[in-house]
Amino acid sequence: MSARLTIAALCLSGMVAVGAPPLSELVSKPAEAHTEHVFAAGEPGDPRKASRTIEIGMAEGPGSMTYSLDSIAVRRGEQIRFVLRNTGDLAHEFLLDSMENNAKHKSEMEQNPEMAHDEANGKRLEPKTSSEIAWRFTKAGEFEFACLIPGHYEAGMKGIIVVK
Ligand SMILES: [Cu+2]
Repeated sequence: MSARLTIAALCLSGMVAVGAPPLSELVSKPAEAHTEHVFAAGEPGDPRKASRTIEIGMAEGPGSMTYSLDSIAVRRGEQIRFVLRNTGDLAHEFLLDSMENNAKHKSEMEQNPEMAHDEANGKRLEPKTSSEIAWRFTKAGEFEFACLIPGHYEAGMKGIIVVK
């Protein structure tokens, strides 16, 4: 290869490298957009590593809607397996979050009542169904579990989790 051709080849390869980003970069960009959701109340847990199981019933009573527990104390770092049982005649939810996030989310649901949840920190349960959430309480503080279907929170479907 003559010196001239070598230089031309180098220039060409240089242009290619500058003009087109490496494929790995193109592939990783959309994935970065889906960075892990940051949850206020801790992080999704592993049900096999839970230190205890807490059962929470959901039902309607005369003029009220409640969970079977309205306050739970947890040690920081503890993993809990929540077993959720909707024994009522209506759909209910269990959303575990900060009070601020639940309040924000509640006003969103007033605009969009059919918004359904099946997330690491929240489930919607149809009548007479059960579900589970495994959660690791990595942060100290006061958190809330709530049903944000319009009217349910006001009827009593909320509870506090204190993490120490
Ligand atoms: Cu409810």
